[in-house]
Amino acid sequence: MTDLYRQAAEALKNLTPGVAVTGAGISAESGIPTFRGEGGIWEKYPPDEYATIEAWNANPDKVWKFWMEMFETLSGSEPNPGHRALAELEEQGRIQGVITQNIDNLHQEAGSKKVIEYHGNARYLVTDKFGHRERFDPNIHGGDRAPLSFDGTAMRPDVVMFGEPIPSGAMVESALLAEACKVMLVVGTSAQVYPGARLPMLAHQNGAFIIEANTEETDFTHTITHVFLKGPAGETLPKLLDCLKAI
Ligand code: BJW
Repeated sequence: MTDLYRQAAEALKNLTPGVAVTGAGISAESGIPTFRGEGGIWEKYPPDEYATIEAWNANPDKVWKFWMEMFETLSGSEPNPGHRALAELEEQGRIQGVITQNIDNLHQEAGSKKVIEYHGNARYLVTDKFGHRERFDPNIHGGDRAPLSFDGTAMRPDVVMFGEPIPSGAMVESALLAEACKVMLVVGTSAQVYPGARLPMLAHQNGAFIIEANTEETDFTHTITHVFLKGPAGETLPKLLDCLKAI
């Protein structure tokens, strides 16, 4: 066991409560591309054109085509050992739950019980007018055009686009968990998108020990991170779990 893993394991063992914050990197090994960086979703679908509320309002059918590709990727995905390690950390009482920016439902499928969805969940569609929500079904909703709801408005994925507020419950509960935690595990996020990127900063300001697991360094790594576990989350998180068992 290296010193870094021992430090991280000891923090998770001795400091409670703990919480995890995750981003797209944890699902990369499940076959879901990340947003930024080489091969990222934004390379093919620039966010200004496909991920803002203005883009959706201007041309829902154009944005819908991007979502049809996303739905297909998501439907073929399964949780990986990184997701399962977080579920086990919760089961062991090391973390209270997961605050995820991901929209893929994979933490729940891995067995995590408490999952705060900061940016929504793409398995569902909603309407802006009456807030009607239903599960996406390719047989019902699939096609080239955004499906229409009973009120005649286009149904959209239940995700937070740029320019939209974070769901208030998720926003408040996440801030409370971040403020109160003594250890935070920050996994697979580039720390570029706000207000989610503030959560680790908030935890750090309140004295939490920050463990970061990522394949690349981020703005957190040399500022608020105490221990940086470099590598794919599907490897680093199970290794961390093994170290916890060994100490
Ligand atoms: C691995 C790995 C492996 C790879 N293992 N690691 C303050 C300052 C500046 C700007 C703002 C600010 N406050 C608000 C803003 C504006 C904006 C924003 O943040 N812009 C910045 C980009 C500049 N924020 C918003 O608009 C938010 N809303 C808001 O603030 O509302 C205010 C409001 C109030 C009242 C009324 C109205 C408005 C909303 C943000 C919504 C984000 N939505 C998205 C897309 C959803 C789907 C879609 O529409 O297409 O959510 S954007 C995208 O980024 C997605 C993600 O959840 C989010 C974060 O990305 P993440 O998870 O970090 O992924 P990547 O790809 O960036 O990074 C992957 C990482 O994994 C990398 O570090 C890799 O190294 C690593 N990695 N493989 C471990 N195997």
